[in-house]
Amino acid sequence: MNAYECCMVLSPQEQRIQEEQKGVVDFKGRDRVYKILNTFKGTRPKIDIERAKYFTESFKQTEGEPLILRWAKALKHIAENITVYIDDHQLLVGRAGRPGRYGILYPELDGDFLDLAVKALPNRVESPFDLTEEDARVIIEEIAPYWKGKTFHENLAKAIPKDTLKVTYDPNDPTQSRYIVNETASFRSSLQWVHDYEKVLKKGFKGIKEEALKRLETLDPLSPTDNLEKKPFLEAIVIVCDAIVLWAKRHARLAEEMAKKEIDPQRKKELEEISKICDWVPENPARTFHEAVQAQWFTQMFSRIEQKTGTIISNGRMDQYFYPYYKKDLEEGRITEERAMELLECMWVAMAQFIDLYISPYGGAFNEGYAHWEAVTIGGQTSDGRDATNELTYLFLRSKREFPLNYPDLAARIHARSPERYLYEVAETIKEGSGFPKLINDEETIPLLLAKGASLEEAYDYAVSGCTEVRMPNRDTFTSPCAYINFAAALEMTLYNGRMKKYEGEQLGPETGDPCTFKTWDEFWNAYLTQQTNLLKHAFIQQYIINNLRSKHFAAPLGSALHDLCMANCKDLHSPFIEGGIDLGYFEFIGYGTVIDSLAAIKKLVFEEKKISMEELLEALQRNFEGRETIRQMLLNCPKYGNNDPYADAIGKAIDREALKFTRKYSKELGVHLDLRYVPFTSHVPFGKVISATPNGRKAWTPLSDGSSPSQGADMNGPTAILLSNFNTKNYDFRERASRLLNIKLSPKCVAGEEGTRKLVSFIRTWCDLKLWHVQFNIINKETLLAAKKDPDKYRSLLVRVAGYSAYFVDLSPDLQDDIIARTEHSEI
Ligand code: 8X3
Repeated sequence: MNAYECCMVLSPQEQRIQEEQKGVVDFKGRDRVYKILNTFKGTRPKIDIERAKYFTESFKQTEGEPLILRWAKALKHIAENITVYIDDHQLLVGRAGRPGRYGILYPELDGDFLDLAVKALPNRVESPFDLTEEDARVIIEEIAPYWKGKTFHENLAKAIPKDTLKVTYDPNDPTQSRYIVNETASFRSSLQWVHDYEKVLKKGFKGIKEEALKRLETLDPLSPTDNLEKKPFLEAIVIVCDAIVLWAKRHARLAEEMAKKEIDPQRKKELEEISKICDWVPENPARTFHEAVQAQWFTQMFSRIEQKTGTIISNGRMDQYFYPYYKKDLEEGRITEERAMELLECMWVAMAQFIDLYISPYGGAFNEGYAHWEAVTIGGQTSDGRDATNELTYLFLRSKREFPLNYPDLAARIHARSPERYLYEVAETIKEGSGFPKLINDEETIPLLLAKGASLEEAYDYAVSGCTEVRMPNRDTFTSPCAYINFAAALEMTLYNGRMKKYEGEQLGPETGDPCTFKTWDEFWNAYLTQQTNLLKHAFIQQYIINNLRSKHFAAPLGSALHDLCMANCKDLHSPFIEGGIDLGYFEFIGYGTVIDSLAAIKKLVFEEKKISMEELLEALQRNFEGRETIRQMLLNCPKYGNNDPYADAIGKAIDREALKFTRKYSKELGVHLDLRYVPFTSHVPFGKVISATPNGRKAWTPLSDGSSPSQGADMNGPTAILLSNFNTKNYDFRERASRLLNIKLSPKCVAGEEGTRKLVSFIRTWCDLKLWHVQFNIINKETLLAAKKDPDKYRSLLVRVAGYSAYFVDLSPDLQDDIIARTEHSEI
């Protein structure tokens, strides 16, 4: 036994990995799901081209027709032709590609990257994918040529004005990002989304189709809008309802055939059951828990075939909409708790295999670790404001503790009256160490949703979606993705009069003057604000263009069928305006901690204490601190965000306020609430690669701080001080504020035992009282991360919390691994 094994307190995850290394594996009665898991665990994902192939085939046939009809017909063509699979041991069916981990293509979105991607994807550092030679040929010869000149990305690049283009893409090559104001609309056609799954369970697609058929009968045959808008919309709804049902029934037929040939009586019975279920749902209302789970899964998977929704599709409040089926089955003796858990875990292993494939270089770099975020929301409040936890809520938490797969991304809603048992089990699950669940605070989100126009009932019923966002089914509408803004670039442009070292020679921002001539902090601050505002201006220009382009390129008949407002108005979810809807979009602040700490150091050392001159500072930065370690140490010892230090936090609050003021003034012109969000995915790594040394002591080209978390290693006063800094820097008088992603890393020792759980519960209560939006935890020893980096094969199962998702540590690039290692590990709470 080495020192590491005998002296250190390990999280349950670390203990499990050690046992695995010794060959001891406890399946805890989960033979079926482990058998499925072992078919794909640790394998490289593949690209499956069928969706793109059939989508393209259909689009070739429907030119000139209304877009929503073309989309529905393409989905029907896919449903008729895509290969259907039933995996060994599985109880749920519905894949969009071949067995194992896989990703699919959306050439209508980013097909102009295909030539590049075919060569780069198998070899890239961030999340590589395999592709067969034959599939590569089909992509290059049959798929990509049709989309030439038609993709959303190409048309976006053409529409962006010159000035904005140079902070967006390399002006000579729009496939290369500048990582300054990075549009993200070319790697997803909408932000994250949640369907009204309850509608599928209660009405079935037959019910939705009937509704559309009845509406078709009532149209005025002489009305131009009825003919040109409502008719194609409703016809598309009918087609898409048929398509998903047809796809389900093809599974029913396959299961029937497989059952006939099956010699194992147990599996034969299962296949017969699968066949019956797929014959019934999602066409008809679900009658049992198994049917409800299968209907939801078909809907989820068909949505992915429909389009690339940012961070995929949320699963909504599963513990609420599945509960009536679970309860009834339990009461009528049709199901046991263990069987319900097995069905859910069959969904988790199916979910883990569908990878959100980003083919552009920046999409890939922003979403490392084969990221996808099918959030499952638990807890929170009922639509009349009571605590909503039920027995299914606890089953989800138990599943996560006992079967800690990276999917689903479990999100626990917390409110001021969350019961002690719930918080206790949430804390116990967090202690497991795989990063689940992430926490979202009703005390912050609900008042904000009200301020943004929701009714109380709708606000209480929100679901977590994406990394850390919230969505209200039937009230929110689709929002086109937003810009990720590198605010460290604004800082760098302040230091170099509108230029950046990385793009030497180019005037990228306004000329705010040589900072060596600035006499006061105010002069420097104002120059910084000018640069910050300039980046915001470009982000909003991008967004304006994106909002106008989107509905010409995308339609979502399935998503629209599941949205009351789309059905009422006969409008596709991608329409720029849907009456009664609330459009909640975001722009992203990246590098918050880096900028705050840098500005604090300049203010203190250069302008107040005058311990170093601006010339000396710039010279040290130019040299990347080589031979200037004394200056670097002085910078490192300045006030830092994340320590409840009023000096640094006041700067953070002022930066946030200025950005909020901008969005308050200009987002009306965009027609959406374009709110300020701090959710980096993994963009802080590529963004750091264009930023030279910064005055917080950070070396050139290294990662920026992530989300609203402190800079790596800057937080020295414990985790409560991080919460307080987060609180101090928020502007609670602005409804334009949105999610702030907050990562906290704790040592397993500080939450060990019963006492540790209690401490974590009271920490969560403090976070809730402070009305912070989100928090998530890594509970892991640094030694484990270092060992995994050195010997990846031994740590294939190690999960870490990255952004709003957990990923296998060994799937991350070395830069991101180092970033996670460098985050402060707190040993006390
Ligand atoms: C990030 C998800 O799609 O809003 O949490 O960017 S998305």
